[in-house]
Amino acid sequence: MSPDIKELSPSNDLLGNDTQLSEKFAQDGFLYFKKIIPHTALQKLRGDMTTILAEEEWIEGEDLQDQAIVISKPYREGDDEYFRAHDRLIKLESLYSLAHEHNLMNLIKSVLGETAFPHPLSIMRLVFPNHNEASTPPHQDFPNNQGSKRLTAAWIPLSDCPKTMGPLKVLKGSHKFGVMPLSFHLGPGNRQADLSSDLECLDWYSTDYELGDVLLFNSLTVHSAMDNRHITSMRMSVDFRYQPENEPLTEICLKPHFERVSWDDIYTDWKSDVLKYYWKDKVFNIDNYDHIVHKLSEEKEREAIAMSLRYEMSTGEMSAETRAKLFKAINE
Ligand SMILES: O=C(O)CCC(=O)C(=O)O
Ligand SMILES: [Fe+2]
Repeated sequence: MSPDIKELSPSNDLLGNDTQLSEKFAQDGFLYFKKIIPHTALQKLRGDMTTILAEEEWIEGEDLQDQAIVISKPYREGDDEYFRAHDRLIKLESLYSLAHEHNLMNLIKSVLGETAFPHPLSIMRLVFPNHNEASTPPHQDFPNNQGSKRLTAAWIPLSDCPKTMGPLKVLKGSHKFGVMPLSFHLGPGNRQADLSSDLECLDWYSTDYELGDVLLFNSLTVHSAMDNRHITSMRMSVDFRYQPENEPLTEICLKPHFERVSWDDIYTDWKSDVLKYYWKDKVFNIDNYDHIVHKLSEEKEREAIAMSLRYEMSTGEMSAETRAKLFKAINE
């Protein structure tokens, strides 16, 4: 695996030719498209998110709000402060309506077929600048989501996102190597894939994304984020997952991200009823979630504790939970 990043080339020229799109997707494990989603839908969501983030004092407000200039210390998924803001963000109607946006759905249906639909689970990423310990590590989505092997993620930046701002990169052809073993990582999902030496011949691809661009990738495709080296601003993006009907999915894909609020809570202030519980009309089987796929070995569990501890000490804080885990690990 060369450390050099190759340039993603857009597949817009294949739009209208569903067979060629599907073949390229099957070959590479991803498809990249430029200028698919209208800016209005993206800017609406970004505006709603930055309003909450400014109120929560993560970022500058007023004239600077849209730049998402960070004024707080960096938070990561799992921190109380992270969840305080996220519990508000996860209710935004503009998040879920973006997953159903017309041009995006047309694209997804070209690739996955007419019955393709988004999972209700819709994820936003709030990546602090120069918080590289928490950059998303190389991983496959399959262990998290399981279900259909045709499960496809759409990664969508909510601003122009040059390589210096830590966008996603993908490892071309990696979806052909099966489900990989896992280790702990401090980044989102707390898991990274252990990449075997068989993958050394593969290349990473990324680009300077622009607002409106979409990256699609299969749930077995290895992907990770580059570091956000912007001097001041958060990288904000969303990722949605799609699959055709008549394929299995797991319960987790039907729940709100982090499962801290209910759909009824999420829907309280929505203006439209159209997208509420839309998946109830869809045809799919529910697969049991296999916890073993996501579980760490005991040795890796111990490494995880050590890494969490080092991180929390470097931030000058230690949660009661980490302290309790550490105490247990030391005294075992
Ligand atoms: O945006 C990120 O940093 C992670 C995104 C990701 O892993 C995904 O879309 O599956
Ligand atoms: Fe992922």
